[in-house]
Amino acid sequence: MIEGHKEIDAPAGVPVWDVDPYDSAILAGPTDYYAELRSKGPFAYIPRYSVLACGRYDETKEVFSDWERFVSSRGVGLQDFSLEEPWRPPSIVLEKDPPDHTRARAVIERALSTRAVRQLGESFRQDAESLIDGLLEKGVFEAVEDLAETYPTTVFPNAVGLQEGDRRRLVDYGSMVFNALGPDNEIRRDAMARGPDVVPWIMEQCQRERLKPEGFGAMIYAAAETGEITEEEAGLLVRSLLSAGVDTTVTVLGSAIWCLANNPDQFERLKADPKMALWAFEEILRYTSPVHSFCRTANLDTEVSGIKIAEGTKILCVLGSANLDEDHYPKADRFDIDRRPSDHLALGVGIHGCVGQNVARAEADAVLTAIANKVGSIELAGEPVWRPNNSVHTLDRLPVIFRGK
Ligand code: OVV
Repeated sequence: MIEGHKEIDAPAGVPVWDVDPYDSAILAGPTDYYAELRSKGPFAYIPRYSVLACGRYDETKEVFSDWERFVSSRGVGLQDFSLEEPWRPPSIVLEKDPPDHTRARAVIERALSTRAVRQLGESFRQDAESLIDGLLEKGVFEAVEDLAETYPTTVFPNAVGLQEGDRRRLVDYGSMVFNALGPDNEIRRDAMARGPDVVPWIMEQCQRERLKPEGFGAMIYAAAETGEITEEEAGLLVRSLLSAGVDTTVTVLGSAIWCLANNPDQFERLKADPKMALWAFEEILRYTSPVHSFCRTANLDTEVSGIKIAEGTKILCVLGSANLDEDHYPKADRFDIDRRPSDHLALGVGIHGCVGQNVARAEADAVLTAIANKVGSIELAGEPVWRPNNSVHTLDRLPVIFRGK
């Protein structure tokens, strides 16, 4: 066993690459690592973790979307749940395959449907406008803390129907869940150390009695009422909302500001046509890949692009690299909102594709539209600092200046 999964040999034709994808410097600045990974071929064997890494667009998409060969039920991190007990009861959507996955997915999909999310649009817009007004008054601010963390931790718990409370814990729980998918390194251990404080609080918020009668949470519990899922499953689906709904949107909003500050021409383009906000969002996703990597596990002996893959092999799907593949996106290293990438892998692909994407889009649309309408220029007020995380490519600090129009 190595990091909780079966040790494998490098398959024939796959280069051995002595790299640590979870090294803090690589996690903070992954671009060169991505390029080198793609240059190795469809796969590289990383001996330190005994995994196959893939980072070209085509193979990453193939592995990531083929749930029959490359399963999620053995965990989407380095650990193989068929060999080792996970740190928490597995998610009944993320960490399940059909047929188990299908029922849970239908319920959470309904709760987060376009219709359900559309009703939130107006309050999302109002919250975004008052947030941006406040930041314009400040002028200089910390975009991670004052914008990226503030917005989702305000609007998302309301949308779920959580009680008022210490919403900082949502960010801490997200950090645990995403870092837990990596190896047993210092980053993971630091995040997990917050568990005793955070996990019971999260589980408490997932209880039916704690949730307001309106919101995604109540909609999920409505499916327990009709017997579609059990009450316990409903609680676990609310836990999924709290696991995946905060860090991801915090990350993408921070990266959005980073992209616009570094590409003033693109910000001009957005200001000239605020309706481009949603395409800007897709390009931000492609360009920065908030979730940089997730794993799959080969559930049988199989083959991809002529490479033989043995049952039990963990495949590190490097989404951040696939989204920068020049063979798929010409001038991939350029941030260009007119690219309109509708096939990036940042939200996954196939049956496990991000079920919260309507909510993420509504949040990003509200914030980017408010910025396009109100802000004249965005400038960095210091060096951006990235925060190493085993699954999420996220900023730690982003000092910024907003000037009005
Ligand atoms: C980290 C993550 C992503 C997506 C879903 C979940 C967690 C979950 O807990 O269901």
